[in-house]
Amino acid sequence: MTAHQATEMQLQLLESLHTQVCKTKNYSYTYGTAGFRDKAAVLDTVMFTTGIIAALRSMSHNGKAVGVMITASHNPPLDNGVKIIEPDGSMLLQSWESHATQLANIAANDTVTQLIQYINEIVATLNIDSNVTPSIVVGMDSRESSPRLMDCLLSTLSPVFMAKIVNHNMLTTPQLHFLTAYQNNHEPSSDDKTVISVSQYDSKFQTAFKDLMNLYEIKDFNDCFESLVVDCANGIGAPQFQQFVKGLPQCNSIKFVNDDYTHPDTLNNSCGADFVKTQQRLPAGVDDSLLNDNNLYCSFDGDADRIVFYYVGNKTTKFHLLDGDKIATLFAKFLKKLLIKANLTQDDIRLGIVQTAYANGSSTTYVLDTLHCPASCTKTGVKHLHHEAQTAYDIGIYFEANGHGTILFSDNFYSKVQERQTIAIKENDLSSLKASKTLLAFSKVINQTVGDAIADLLGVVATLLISKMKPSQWDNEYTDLPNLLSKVIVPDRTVFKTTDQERKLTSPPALQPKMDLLINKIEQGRAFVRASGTEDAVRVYCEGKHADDVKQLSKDIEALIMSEVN
Ligand code: G16
Repeated sequence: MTAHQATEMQLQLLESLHTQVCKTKNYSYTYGTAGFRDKAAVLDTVMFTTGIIAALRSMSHNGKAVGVMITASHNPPLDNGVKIIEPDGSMLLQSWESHATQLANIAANDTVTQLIQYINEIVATLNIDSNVTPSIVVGMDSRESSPRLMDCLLSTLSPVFMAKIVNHNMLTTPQLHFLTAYQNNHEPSSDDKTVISVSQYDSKFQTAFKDLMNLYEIKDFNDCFESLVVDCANGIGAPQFQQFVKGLPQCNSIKFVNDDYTHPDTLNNSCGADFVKTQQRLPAGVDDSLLNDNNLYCSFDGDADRIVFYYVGNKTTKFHLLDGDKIATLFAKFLKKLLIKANLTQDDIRLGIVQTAYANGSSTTYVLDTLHCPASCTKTGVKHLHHEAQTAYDIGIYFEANGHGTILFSDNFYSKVQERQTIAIKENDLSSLKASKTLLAFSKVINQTVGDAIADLLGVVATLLISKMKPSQWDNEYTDLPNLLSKVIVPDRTVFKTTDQERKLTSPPALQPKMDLLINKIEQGRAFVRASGTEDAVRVYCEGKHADDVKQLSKDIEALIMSEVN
């Protein structure tokens, strides 16, 4: 819809919807690390404009489906947010983030005429054909505010844009990423009555996992661990994964904790991936009856796009974290071995790891010196890691230390592995043949659209079972340097600006030199400060050789920040 083409009725409709829906005025919104995120109470306006942006984005893709997920992921229950998904299942193109921000701020602070003017500007500048009917795929997490925000999101789509809408209601964020891409790749013919739903996601990943297990005749987890205990953060991952495992006989021994998604006030409360990673301890709900040094444990976050694993040490309840860095290195070691067995070199298929500044220093050293793989570092936010993994490598393994990540396999990967498979059949090289088959089967277990707790869980479990590796063996590949991640609440986090992939502060200008003096005092010291893009806080990461030094460094940097901003 553009002003010159819209009917008078449509313009009036938009005006009245703007008045009805956008109750939050005089407010400033920003598209952050993973979309808009704020207290749910102020998000009505943002949802209204996100509907418009999603429609325009779909029109700019000639009507391909664009996804919109209402979630605040790891944040507390009273927050909410929204993530926009490209037709191929990846995150919204970064050049569109500023349009999304600007439109939300105009809706909150200016007149409806200015809002329409800006919409027209986007349409004109990007040469969008306003006759195209947009197609939108929507979903939400289990928060109490999500249905209300869904109404705000949908308010303009049918009446103003006449959009085609597929509403998946409650599902995980990665499921919606997958289904957005799936819908665009499976345009139904007129006589095809197939309804696109989560069942397509389930059957795709169940089949992939079963095929991989069948290749190695694996029937259960017993070679590596007794039970897998899954902490679902009391989020939407609980019902989705409980339904999913019904189709997997190998997963009979899985136990669930924190699966009460019908009580949204318990979401991410003392449980979930973010709690376990930042507190470095067991979540609520893992009580004595579940503590067993032969178990493997894992935690999802609120929308199941992150996962971290852990186990408890022998005869004690010592907690051992297996975070995103450990997941990435586990996958890298496994895939590298398979490439060698399949007679494929690093020149044939370039395997690399993408991390952020939060990666433990020991993990990067292990990647470079033990695995002999290239490693890249990007800014925080999976959109940055995804891009690097896609452009720099054929097997791009990207994980943030917080457990958010996946693996991308390039076209070159598929053609080279298939070539090797044909040669292995010809030469009757059974070992190479099995390695090629495993590489192809493993790639199907992974959700290549985005980091996905369920798919990553399948990938980790399959890797451990095929490698006959116990959680402690996985952990013993390298030892994390002691580290601490904390949050400081400041009056205005936007004054914190960084450079060098967020490893150095440029503003406030006096802070970095003072921090450097403190960091240089401790052995293997490293620390950085950055403004969060999902919470109203500044994050402080510190690591070093000795835990006591790290604690002190963290306290000193927090004190420096407070003295600088007050
Ligand atoms: C989102 C992003 C992640 C990022 C995390 C924290 O995760 O998708 O890439 O690591 O926020 O970001 P920040 O430190 O800027 O707050 P999620 O799981 O909350 O969507």
